[in-house]
Amino acid sequence: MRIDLISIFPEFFDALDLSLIGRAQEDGLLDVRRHQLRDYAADRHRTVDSPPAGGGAGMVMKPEPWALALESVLSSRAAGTRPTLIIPTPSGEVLSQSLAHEFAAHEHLVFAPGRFEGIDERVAAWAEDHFEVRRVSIGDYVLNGGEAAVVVMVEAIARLVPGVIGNAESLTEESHADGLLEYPVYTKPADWRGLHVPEVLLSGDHARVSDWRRQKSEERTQRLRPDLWARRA
Ligand code: 6GU
Repeated sequence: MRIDLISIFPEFFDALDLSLIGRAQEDGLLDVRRHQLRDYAADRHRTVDSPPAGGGAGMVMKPEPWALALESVLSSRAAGTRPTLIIPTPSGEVLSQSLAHEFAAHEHLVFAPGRFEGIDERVAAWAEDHFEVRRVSIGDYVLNGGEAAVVVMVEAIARLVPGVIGNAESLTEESHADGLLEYPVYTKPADWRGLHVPEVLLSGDHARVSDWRRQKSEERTQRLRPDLWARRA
């Protein structure tokens, strides 16, 4: 999978070189490319923002640097492909495990995180001719910029790309895989500071362990996420 990240803070994405996502890049499963948006600005000061049309607080990202940066990405895409352009914004559709699975099946994702009050709306309209454009949020709260959301989205999506996670079984067991939260987990020692690993987990009875885990998943989901529970029942 190819991933392009365009930002005035490309260093923000250094975190993606760590851990599983970093390993997947070394292994050639992921081709992550970072771009400095200011490299596509026209003036000496590398300006990328300007006051909002109609007035009001803050600044808006100018369209031209974004168009030039996106055109540069397009010029290096695989022949005949139509990349997906993800615009992180609190006013987009909310990322979920099923949306992450959908994006993980795409060959080429491009992320355009804005700063300030956002990107001139015409960029998305123009981009429709070249990309599948999606506006995506990571939840109902506001961040200062889209970069942290991009790190979250890339981590959620990239781990679902075949081969990125060595033990694919962990993907079917984790929270949200089946609309439930994950059950609690324990390790050695069986008695730690007077707190005990549940007896059933030491029984060696796989059917009982599996029933117990299912029950804990359901209890936890009902208690902490009644919205998820209602959607599934
Ligand atoms: Cl994707 N961007 C920003 N700026 N704030 C957010 C968000 C994205 N998702 C939730 N809050």
